[in-house]
Amino acid sequence: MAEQPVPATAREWHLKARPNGWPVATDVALVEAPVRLPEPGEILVRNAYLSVDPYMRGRMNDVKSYAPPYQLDRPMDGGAVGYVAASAAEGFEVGDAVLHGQGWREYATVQAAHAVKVDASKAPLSYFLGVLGMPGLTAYAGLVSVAGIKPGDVVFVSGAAGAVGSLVGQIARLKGASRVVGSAGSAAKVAKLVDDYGFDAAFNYKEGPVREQLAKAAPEGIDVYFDNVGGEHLEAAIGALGVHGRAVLCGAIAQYNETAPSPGPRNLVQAIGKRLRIEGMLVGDHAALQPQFTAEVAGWLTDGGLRYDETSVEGIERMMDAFLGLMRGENTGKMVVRLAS
Ligand code: NAP
Ligand code: FER
Repeated sequence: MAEQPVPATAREWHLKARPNGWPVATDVALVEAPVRLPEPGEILVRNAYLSVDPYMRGRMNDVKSYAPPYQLDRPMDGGAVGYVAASAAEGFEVGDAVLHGQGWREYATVQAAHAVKVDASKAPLSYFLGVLGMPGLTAYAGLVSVAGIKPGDVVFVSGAAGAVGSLVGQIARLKGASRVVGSAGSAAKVAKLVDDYGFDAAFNYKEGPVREQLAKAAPEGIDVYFDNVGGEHLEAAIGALGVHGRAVLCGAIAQYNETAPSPGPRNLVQAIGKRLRIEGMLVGDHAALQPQFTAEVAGWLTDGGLRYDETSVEGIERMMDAFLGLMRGENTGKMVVRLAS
């Protein structure tokens, strides 16, 4: 395919100041920057969808973690899918669809070794940021490898109407859970969990203490807790877990914008008597599961066993709104930003 015209400049989001608590508009800026043509081994990608994910909040802080912090006055990065606009790398042609890690920008010059081709005929491109991508693998690996889900388990997931949580609940059912319970932050989301995703019970955590609502939704207790939220949810789940229960610590979004350290679960001592296994997870440790994950999840999508929703925000200029919206719960399913083609 012939090279497509490439603009001389394009827009990218820079971190300007490190947020204290909730990010504000002046912590970031949308900047016009030169588009660099690919050198040998590189490709230039015109991004079509950009991912906003909760972990990005942590990378705005200057703290040593599993991933380096975003640098001030530099473009932020994150998941993106798009089309090769120019290639100086073997195996990549103009027009190929690729997944890579240089989001938060319209055009990305990427080392080909850091991009993977995706089959745009198999699924909508944005799915590779969600159900067929990082959040999907997180849900799958968290249940299969970390929780070791078994038929008959009672599973509780928080953040249950989000990208990871909506898949956790449905995959738990597909793997033979006897009861699936979820919590989310609105009546519409709670209805969706039961009506569309097949949860047995769901509750709105804003409507009353999680401990009380969980006790009603899972009167016999739970075997697995998939934690996306932390805080009050984790404490309630520790109370509800039975002997040899397992808790997967995947995220703690309730505290990502807090300015003071949050108190730990006050009932952690119960982990001793109940011999709980409480294990943190990072999706990056589970790359070996990718082929099994892709095969199984793609099959469920095709046969209708798995429902998947997206909330799409239009335009790079709204990307920070999309990110803040994600933190506020404005998404159902995966939040993505769609760029004009
Ligand atoms: P998501 O669930 O699609 O979106 C975030 C959701 O969090 C919002 O929609 C909102 O829904 C909920 N939320 C916000 N503040 C809350 C609060 N104070 N209490 C309870 N819920 C709150 O995001 P995601 O991408 O699927 O990520 C879900 C979790 O998994 C996050 O904690 C993320 O950090 C974690 N994660 C971890 C890994 C890993 O490798 N460990 C990988 C991916 C994601 P409501 O309307 O229900 O409040
Ligand atoms: C995430 C939330 C937290 C995530 C990773 C972390 C990959 C890790 C935090 C830490 O190491 O402090 O969504 O996704």
